[in-house]
Amino acid sequence: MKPVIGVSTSREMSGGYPRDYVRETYLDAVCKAGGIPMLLANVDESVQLLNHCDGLLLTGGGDVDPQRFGQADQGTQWAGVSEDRDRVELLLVEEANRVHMPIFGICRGVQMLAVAFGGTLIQDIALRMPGTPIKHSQAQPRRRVTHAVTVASESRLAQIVGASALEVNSFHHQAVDQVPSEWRTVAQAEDGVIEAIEHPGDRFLMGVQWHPEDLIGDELAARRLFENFVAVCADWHTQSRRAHVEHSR
Ligand SMILES: [Mn+2]
Repeated sequence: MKPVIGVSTSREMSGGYPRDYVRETYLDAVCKAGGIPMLLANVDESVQLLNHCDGLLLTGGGDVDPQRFGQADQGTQWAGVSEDRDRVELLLVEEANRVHMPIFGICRGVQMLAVAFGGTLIQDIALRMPGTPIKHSQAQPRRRVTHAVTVASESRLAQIVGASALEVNSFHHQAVDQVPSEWRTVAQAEDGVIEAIEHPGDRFLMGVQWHPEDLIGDELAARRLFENFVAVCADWHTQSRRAHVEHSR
């Protein structure tokens, strides 16, 4: 049985009506890595669907409301804040964490992980670091890599990608600011912007600021990230099933 990966969804307006959706590249990346994606709509009831999942993938999307990390809006250009999405994703992380399920965050997902575990975000990179030479909101196509990141040695990320530096794509105007306590910065751009964080424990708890789902066609490191995550979820499935069977005896 393949592991089921719960995939969080974007809530955006389309033709005047809200809709929940996910870009197909996330689904393709999960499938190619050997998992079965299950879309988690932005309703509180989605939390119960985690009972049928073996891992949680937090996808990219609009900004997290700064109130969620205790800050007032600094007058930045927000991209699609959704109160429903913020609330549901925080519930999903809480529940996944309660049962020690592996979690992988991408772009907004790494930011959501930071916020969920008590960290903060840079609300707008252009406002905080107006002189940065790196274009974190690239105009190039999604599958193009446009800036480098250094990868921290002896990190789970370094172990997975097998490299101390990576070329990544970049579609963000926000970034992790204060890393949650116990978490570690494991990738940074040359301007110091945090590009990945992870929890150093046994469990797969990691977020990256770039979009590996758009890079699996060309970048081995991107494929490895998904393959490792899905493999860890498969192990978690086996272990949690065993625990459940033993518990019900
Ligand atoms: Mn970037």
